Amino acid sequence: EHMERTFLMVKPDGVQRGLIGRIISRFEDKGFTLVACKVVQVTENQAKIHYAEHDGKDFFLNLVNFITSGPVVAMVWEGDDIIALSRVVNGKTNVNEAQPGSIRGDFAAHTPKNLIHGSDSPESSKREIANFFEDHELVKYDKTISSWI
Ligand code: YYY
Ligand code: MG
Repeated sequence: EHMERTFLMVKPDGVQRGLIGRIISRFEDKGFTLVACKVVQVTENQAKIHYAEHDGKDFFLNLVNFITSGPVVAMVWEGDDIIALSRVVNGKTNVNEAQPGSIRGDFAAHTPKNLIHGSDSPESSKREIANFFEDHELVKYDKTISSWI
């Protein structure tokens, strides 16, 4: 087992399209554990920290504008190999390549309005979680059934 935490965020398009519940269900269905969740309006500063690796690229300002355009649902989830696996649940960045069965493949029709963000490495998950949550907001608990599945 390789337990990890990742930062997952329903983007403003997912919130406004009423897809919060269905997106969260995908991660519950996969068996992951929700350890923190809140609805927030992302600030410009927070957006720039969140997308720091894209600073300077041609789509950076559009991205910052989009992610700050309305509330998001910021979440921390825990699970075995969750960083890589949750990106499979999310689907490919480009909606033309996102497979049916993935969140983006099933619900997103326009890049970059692709509904969901997921960290791409342990380093980015650490930075992204710290950008949205205090340590005390991350709940630690064990599920009885985790020894059964
Ligand atoms: O991690 P992920 O969201 O799948 O993709 P990234 O390559 O990190 O890009 C972040 C975000 O930026 C992506 O969800 C859409 C947008 N974007 C874009 O508008 N144009 C690109 N050429 C690449 C990414
Ligand atoms: Mg990314």
